[in-house]
Amino acid sequence: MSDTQKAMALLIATFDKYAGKEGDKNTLTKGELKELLQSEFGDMLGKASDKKALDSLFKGLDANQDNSVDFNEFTNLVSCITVMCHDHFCKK
Ligand SMILES: [Ca+2]
Repeated sequence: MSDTQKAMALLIATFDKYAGKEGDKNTLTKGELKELLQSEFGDMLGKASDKKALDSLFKGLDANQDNSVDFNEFTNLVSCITVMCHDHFCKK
């Protein structure tokens, strides 16, 4: 497997790990999203512990407004974070 394939597999495994914690295992609840952000991204996304910021992030990600984040919606978050990292590393 190439590194890119490994990264994609890891992304799917990460989603499954948190989505499986409560309720529908194919979607992330707000609680699961919070846990994922805090455990996997920690300080990088310090705002995840801010309830207001989490609420607006969740609302922004939940494109079809069914009050859960499915894998498609989750990939939007991943691409946002990836762009943030890219900018960060390019500036250094
Ligand atoms: Ca949704």
